[in-house]
Amino acid sequence: MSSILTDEKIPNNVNLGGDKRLQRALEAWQPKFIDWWKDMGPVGWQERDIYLRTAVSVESSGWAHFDYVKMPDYRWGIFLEPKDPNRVHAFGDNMGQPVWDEVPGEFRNMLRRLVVTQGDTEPASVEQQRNLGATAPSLYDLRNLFQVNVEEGRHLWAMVYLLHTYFGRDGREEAEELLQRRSGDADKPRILGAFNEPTSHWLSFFMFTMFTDRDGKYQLAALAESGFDPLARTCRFMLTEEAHHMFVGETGVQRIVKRACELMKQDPNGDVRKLGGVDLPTIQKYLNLWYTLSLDLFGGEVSSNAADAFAAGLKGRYKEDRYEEHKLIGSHFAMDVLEEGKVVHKDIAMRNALNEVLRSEYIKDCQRGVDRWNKTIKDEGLDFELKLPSNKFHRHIGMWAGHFFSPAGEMLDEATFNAKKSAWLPNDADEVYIKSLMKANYERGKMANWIAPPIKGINGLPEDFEYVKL
Ligand code: BYC
Repeated sequence: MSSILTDEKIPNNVNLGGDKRLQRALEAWQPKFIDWWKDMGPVGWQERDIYLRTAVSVESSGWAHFDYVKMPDYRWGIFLEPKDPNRVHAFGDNMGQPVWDEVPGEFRNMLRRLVVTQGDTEPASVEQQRNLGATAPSLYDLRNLFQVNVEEGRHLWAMVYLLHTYFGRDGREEAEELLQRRSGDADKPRILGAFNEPTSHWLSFFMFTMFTDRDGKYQLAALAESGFDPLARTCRFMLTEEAHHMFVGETGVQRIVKRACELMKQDPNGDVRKLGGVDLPTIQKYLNLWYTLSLDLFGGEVSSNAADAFAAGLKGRYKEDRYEEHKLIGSHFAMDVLEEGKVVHKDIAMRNALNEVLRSEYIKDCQRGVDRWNKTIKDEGLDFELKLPSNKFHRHIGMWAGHFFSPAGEMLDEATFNAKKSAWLPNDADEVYIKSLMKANYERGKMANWIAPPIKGINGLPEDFEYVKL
């Protein structure tokens, strides 16, 4: 019997057509993936034509091919950045040695854990977003949601390719389990915290794609440095897609901010909610929530896992080549730590501080996005500033977890924190209000009242293009 998985069906640059073993493995997995997609992917819309981008090759002409496609027919491809035969370990204990094309036995577990953790986030986010198609503010946004969803599906394929190709039987088992865990399920939750949080409306969706997908950018960039070459090459290609997801988040929030400002000016008392918008203080609360959930995704501030992964050459820093020193023996990172209940600024051995180093880069990147939102507010002539809260506020992983801090970073007792909590984080009434705004708006070129239109359409097309065929 000839394979159902042809190069035509699964665009790839891993010689799938000529690799019988991989074909057999994926043939067993692919129908389960489609079942999962139909069960846990976007609710409704599966039989509609959506104007989507598909990667059909890694060349710049091929990675962004646009056309109408029904989501279950999306060609989830497998792409690795082309191999550089001269590539060597750029950091860690093996620096200067040729990179690995196979999994080194002594690091097999560590590597599998990284690949599985990365892979787990991809279906998780699709599950979190599955009901949003019922309440999209416009066809443009609806299409962007589905673009993000199918690409997360492709990122899952990318990790499953690595598991099947390099990890033998336990890789196959892990690939199955990626389709069995469920976001938010008490018995079989997704691995990382933020991926079990509900993303039940579009304000959370935009915050998620702004902040949580940005964690994806930094984690993928750190794995793109990996001395396990297939992982590095896979992550490099994934990063090209991740950029659009963050664009969706950053511009989505920016459009809500802009609309809030317009409505503030329309109402004599500046009451945005009275006119059906999302007021800036509420936007700040959702920012506080999703930013801090995403800070948790970098792991503990002081981490021997991070040190081991760096030493082994499996996970580097963001853009490793910007740094001068790549072994990090004897160097230190100055950071806040908790000692005997007090915050002290201290030098920590660099390798152990690498989660915090990556988190610091992420924070700077988030700040650039928030600055652009604040520019929108200023351009609208209003005096309000959105702020990133302290990295100690509302943390559940790492050394600040179990302690209480204000958004300004002041240490508090639990009672004071709880008394203030509903002013800092979305409360039930905020959730009810935001959900009350979420009504589908599927008229071509029209926008829900609570969000401004985008500056331009997708792929140079006008904003009123039929991005989803009804
Ligand atoms: N939630 O030494 P520690 C993306 C666990 S997003 C729950 O502090 P480590 C995307 C940890 O597993 C990017 N558990 O941290 C975005 C460990 O457990 P074990 C995803 C957590 O290991 C949007 C223990 O705590 N990619 O792509 O240095 C849409 C102690 O760990 C959490 C990756 O994450 C948490 N937040 O770093 C779609 C890259 N944090 O082993 C997609 C791969 C820590 O003791 N993952 N723990 O049982 C990694 O590099 C690391 O696993 C982490 C944690 C950075 C996540």
